[in-house]
Formats: sequence, structure tokens, C-alpha cells
Amino acid sequence: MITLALSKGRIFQETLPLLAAAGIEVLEDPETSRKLILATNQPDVRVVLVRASDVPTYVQYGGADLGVAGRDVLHEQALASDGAPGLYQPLDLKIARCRMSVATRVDFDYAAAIKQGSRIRVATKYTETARQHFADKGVHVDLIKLYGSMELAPLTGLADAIVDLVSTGGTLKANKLVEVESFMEISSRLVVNQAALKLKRDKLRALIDAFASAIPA
Ligand code: PRT
Ligand code: MG
Repeated sequence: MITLALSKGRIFQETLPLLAAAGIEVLEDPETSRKLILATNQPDVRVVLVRASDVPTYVQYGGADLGVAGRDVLHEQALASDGAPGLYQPLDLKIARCRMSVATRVDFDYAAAIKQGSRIRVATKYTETARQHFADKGVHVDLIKLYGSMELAPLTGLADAIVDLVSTGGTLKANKLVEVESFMEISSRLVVNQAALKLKRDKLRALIDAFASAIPA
């Protein structure tokens, strides 16, 4: 049995064409089914649905043989846990693309705050990534960890800035925030359990090759 870990939503949807290229069709729709284990048209391949940030954990500890995870999640976890032992990352799938950015209220002068050497309060789900980014710039920050709705933080005075993912920019615009810096291009990677790669080599290699052939331009 081959177990593939995916998160619901954009990663699941954008992985479907890659699975199709490998001749794999998922037999249930995660948006309507409550099941967490989804069968496919291939009796020896199944999909498990986990939180986006749990995909590397499942693959690392062998709860899944492989998975699809955003560079945002992989980078944050590698910083938090000193690398990602046991995780092989053979492919950039170029799906679920976006960028990691700093955003503020329109009336906050980010450039001036940096120039003056002020401490900036930054709210984010990506505290390690943000810590590294501002340390590289030599900017002093106080980080506030949030688990969602980052856009609210500058609007309520909780923080001066946020570090979050931006794709169309629509969410920032709707909340009257501006992107003042973009510092990392994000896409999703295929991650594979290294022990599984040895034990199930032929099947996993065939899957990796099929995915590689179907990566969007
Ligand atoms: O939702 P949940 O808390 O379960 O987890 P999650 O938010 O991590 O999962 P999900 O499915 O939303 O995102 C999974 C992965 O998709 C992320 O880890 C990224 O690698 C990738 N991705 C690509 C994005 C976006 N684009 C994206 N735009 N993830 C989140 N967003 C959010 C962003 O955080 C912001 O709230 O969409 C909003 C901005 O979008 P625009 O289009 O308005 O700019
Ligand atoms: Mg989300």
C-alpha cells in the first residue's frame, strides 16, 4: 500500500492533475465526504487528508509514504526543528503558488520605522521564518504567534505588521492593508519518507517520475 498525505483545498485540487498523470483517480470528494482516508482507482494507493502543516510530520514519521507540502510549511518546520531528517524532497511541483510578504496598515510607514531602528511588532503564523527574515535585514522585531486571520492584527492594534502568504492580493486589499515587502516565492514540494523510498522503491519511483512529467510550466 502507498499512502499519500494531502491537505484539503488548494493542495488537494492542484494535485489531482498530477495524480491523473500517474493514472490515479481519487474516488471521493473531500469537500462532500467526511472521510479522512480516501480510496483511489488503484487498490494499493490511498490518500489521507491532514492539516497542511501536518503533512511533513506524517511523512517524516511514516504515517504516509509521501505528501505534498508548501515551501512555507517546510521552511518554517526546518527552522523550528533543525532540518527535516528523514524527508526527501525530490520535486518542486510548482502548484499552490504564492509569496511570503510583510504587510502593514496604509498609514504605517514601514520604511521610516526601519530607518529609525524602531522595534516593529509583527504578528504571524510563520514566527521562525519571520525571525530569520528580519534578523537578516538587521531589523528589531517583537513576534506575536497567531494561528489564522493575521490580517486582523494591524487593524486592531495588536501588531504593526504581519508576515503572511499573498497570492492575488485580494485579502490584503479587502482589509485595507498594503504589501510592503515580498521575500520568498512559495510553491508546493513533493516530500517522500526516506525509509519508504528504499522499501517501496519501484512504486514510489514510478509515482515520482509520473508527477515530474506533469509539473505545470
Ligand atoms: O486552512 P488551514 O488552517 O487548515 O491551513 P492552511 O491555511 O495552511 O491551508 P491552505 O489549504 O489554506 O494552504 C495550504 C498551502 O497552500 C499553504 O501552505 C501554501 O503553501 C499554499 N498557498 C498558496 C496558500 C495561498 N496560496 C494563499 N493565498 N495558502 C494560503 N493562502 C491564504 C493567505 O494566508 C491569505 O489569507 O490566502 C489569503 C491570501 O490570498 P489572496 O489571493 O487574497 O492574496
Ligand atoms: Mg487556509
